Amino acid sequence: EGVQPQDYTLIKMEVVPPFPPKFGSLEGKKVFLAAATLRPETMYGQTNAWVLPDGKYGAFEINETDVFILSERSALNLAFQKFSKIPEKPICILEISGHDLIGLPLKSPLSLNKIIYALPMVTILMDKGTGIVTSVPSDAPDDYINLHVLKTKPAFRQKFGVKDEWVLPYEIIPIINIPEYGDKSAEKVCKDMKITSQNEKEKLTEAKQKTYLKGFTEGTLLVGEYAGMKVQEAKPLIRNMLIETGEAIMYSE
Ligand code: A2H
Repeated sequence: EGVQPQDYTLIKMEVVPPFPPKFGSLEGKKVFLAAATLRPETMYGQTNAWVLPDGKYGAFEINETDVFILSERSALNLAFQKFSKIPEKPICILEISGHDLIGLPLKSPLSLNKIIYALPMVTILMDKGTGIVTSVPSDAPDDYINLHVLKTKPAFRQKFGVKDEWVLPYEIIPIINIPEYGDKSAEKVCKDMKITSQNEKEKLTEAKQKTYLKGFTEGTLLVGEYAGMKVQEAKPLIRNMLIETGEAIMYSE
């Protein structure tokens, strides 16, 4: 936990109906996986969502229509940031394990992939953000390596009941150019550093620092309505656009 408050954008990834039987009680509501990100300008390149298989999640009523699936801790924080049907009180209408989220089809704002799936990531922290992460393998080393492992290791897919069609059709989408790292900075840095597994924590931290800093200071967007603009300039514009259209909300912790 840092001393500084962290300002996230919560991306509303809509669960596409019809819902599986376990989610029957949510039928008729708009249900979202709420993913916390620091990089709203990368949302064009989403390929999937990440959930912790053994994580405990809940479906919380945010207002009359919307239900968010996220950690209890983040639901409590949200309730104090005006996002709960009852002020300052999270209302959980269904307890859900990460296993039950794997394979849910999602529609996510700005994503060039129209339908993406919730997939397992074992290194998700439940005490950060919402416990749900949206995956942008072009620009996030964690996302790149986890998708790479899922794609190349059938046994890993099998272990979590991941179907081939939730993973194999999804290619890395170039969305940001960084002069030093090209159009798929996370892949480039992971390959250069010979990172082959999600367990190489120290190397991944270093890879994240490299791409995160360079992406912000030297990146240029390649896609979307702000193509050609510097990441630094486009980031607040894209964040505001997502918030104005109701596709995202602000969240701090
Ligand atoms: B970022 P910080 Cl393209 N567990 O979003 C693990 N990781 C989590 C998480 C959790 N509970 N909640 C959020 N995150 C990820 C995009 C992205 C991110 C890109 C590049 C870098 C990057 C797409 N994934 O983060 O510890 C989310 O991934 C690099 C730091 O609060 C979120 O932003 O600084 C970031 O980590 C928040 O990490």
